[in-house]
Amino acid sequence: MKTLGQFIIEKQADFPFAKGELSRLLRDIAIAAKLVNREVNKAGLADLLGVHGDMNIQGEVQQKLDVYADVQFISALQRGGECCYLASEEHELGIDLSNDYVSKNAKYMVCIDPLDGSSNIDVNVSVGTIFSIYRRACKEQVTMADELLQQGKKQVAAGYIIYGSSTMLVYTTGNGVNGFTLDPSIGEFCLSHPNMKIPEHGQIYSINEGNYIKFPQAIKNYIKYCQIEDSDTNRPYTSRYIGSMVADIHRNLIRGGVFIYPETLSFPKGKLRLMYECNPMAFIIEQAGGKATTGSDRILDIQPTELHQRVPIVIGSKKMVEQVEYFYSMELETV
Ligand code: P6P
Repeated sequence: MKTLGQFIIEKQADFPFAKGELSRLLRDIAIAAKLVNREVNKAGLADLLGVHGDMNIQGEVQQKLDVYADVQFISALQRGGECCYLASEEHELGIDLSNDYVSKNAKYMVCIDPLDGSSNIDVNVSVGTIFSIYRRACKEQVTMADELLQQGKKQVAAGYIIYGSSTMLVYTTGNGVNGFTLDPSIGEFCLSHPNMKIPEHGQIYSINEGNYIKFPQAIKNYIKYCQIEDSDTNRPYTSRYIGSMVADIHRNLIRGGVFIYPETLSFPKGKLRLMYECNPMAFIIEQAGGKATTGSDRILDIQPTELHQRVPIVIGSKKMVEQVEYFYSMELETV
């Protein structure tokens, strides 16, 4: 069984100019993931359930584990010295690490959602960490615009950790997607899902149908399409929605399917965040042979304008994403 560390070193050859910095950065993220995993697994016992009381910048009541995860990833990246600038869902502004002695020559910048889906913790539903890694845009003093607001297609690596029935780390550096399962008996992530590919088609659509009346007509039409009996196209599809982006997309990566969080009347620009949710997931799914768009535009091509900006997302099996895009295009024709 190959460990994550052995795999990273082995794949370092894919980066002839790298001197190990990216490998060490991925190692730092994996270390924090193990610490978060330990607390997630005993949240009910360790009084880590319930709310921390503070509000994060999203205006969401911070769960204690949210705060714990944020602290662990930030300190692991600070200590590791390979990250010069860090953006976290839990912080309004980016965190400049370039003034720290260990990080002043760091080559990489990280955007992270330390614990996505944390509202599910108290009901023991899978949650996840999502991370996105870019090269430092400039050698001088890092600034928000230079470093953080890079298009998703400029990512050098992206990944997620899913704290579920088992804990997995899934990541890409642009040469395919590989999944590692944490073996608690040795405390190592071990290669369990080499060269992951998302089925080109699937039968699962994943969307919060409670928002149906707030959806654009194109999405209402697509949902109806999924529900109509048609044996030639294996419909009706199956509706599966966990309410945890990492869990919903991980299931679709393995089984095939489409995850949709469109623009709604409550979230006119979509709910999910571009920099640390949609871009990393889009990079991973594209590398696995799938597709990720807003319903019309490729997620990875979007030029960010602000750190916490939201975008609509349709992501998953290529043919299913194209089905949704077709319904959007039909709506445009009737406008
Ligand atoms: P809704 C969790 O809060 C999250 O950010 C994602 O993980 C998840 O996909 C989405 O929001 C769920 O949102 O509005 O369906 O509860």
